[in-house]
Amino acid sequence: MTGKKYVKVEEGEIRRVIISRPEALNALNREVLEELREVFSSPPEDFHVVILTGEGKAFVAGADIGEMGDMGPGEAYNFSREGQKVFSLIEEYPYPVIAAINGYALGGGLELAMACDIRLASERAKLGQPEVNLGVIPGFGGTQRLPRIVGMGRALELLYTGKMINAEEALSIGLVNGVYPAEELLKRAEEMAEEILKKGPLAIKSIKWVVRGGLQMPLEKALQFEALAFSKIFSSEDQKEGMQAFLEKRKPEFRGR
Ligand code: DAK
Repeated sequence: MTGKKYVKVEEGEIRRVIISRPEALNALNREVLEELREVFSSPPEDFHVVILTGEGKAFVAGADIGEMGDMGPGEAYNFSREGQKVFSLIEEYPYPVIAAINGYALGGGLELAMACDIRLASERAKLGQPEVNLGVIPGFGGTQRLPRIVGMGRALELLYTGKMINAEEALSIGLVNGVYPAEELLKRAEEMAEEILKKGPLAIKSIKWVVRGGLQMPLEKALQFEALAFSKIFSSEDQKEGMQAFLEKRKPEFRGR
């Protein structure tokens, strides 16, 4: 485990990233954002799956309200863009990222979870965009990613009311993929990571690229993009190995090339 001040990282096939500022419920101050930027801007070369979680009773309880209180519009704009860029690094990270939401995921915390590929929640998780309670709007992507994940009506309800929902409600609107007892959450996230690690690494990387990139294109362009990525994989050893293994009724041994 390598320890920066607030973000701990355990390298490996499962790269564990733990936000550790429990005294402030892991609120995102500038230092936490900077450390997250460092972690997600330099992915290790070897294929891996990231599990992102928080220490203590929160995933992340939001952007640091103490730091934002005195900001003027210029500073607020820079803070917002800075956070958005860090979260975009997670979306663009070349390997899968699973958020294990162990507790509060509020404001910037939910925005962080929404930049991850998959969200798994503990039964104790509470999620919401409470910015309106503070007289502001989300500034780290919440107005854009939330409607893309749960649809406009449900997103506007959460954004207008600022209410917190529990994990089961989050599951029912598709905001999280699964809900587990608190003590099982990390194990279940690891099981999902292990499942992904058995697949062809080139295929997994390509899927992230095509799904995320394609959603920003008109359908016809996105389908061309898919066909290109699909054809490219046919020049890989993994494709030959995967299909050969099926025909020979054995498990494939993917090498990521
Ligand atoms: N920021 C700073 N400190 C926080 C915090 C936060 N978001 N959330 C909790 N803490 C701190 C508390 O102040 C407290 O510190 P001490 O008093 O012990 O020093 C400590 O964490 C423990 O919190 P509580 O004592 O309040 O714990 P409870 O279990 O009683 O309550 C709670 C848990 C999550 C219900 C409560 O802490 C809470 O309501 N927290 C605030 C949640 C929230 O409103 N989150 C959204 C923040 S706003 C933008 C950029 C970004 C954003 C908006 C605009 N632009 C630049 C335009 C994003 C905004 C947000 O994320």
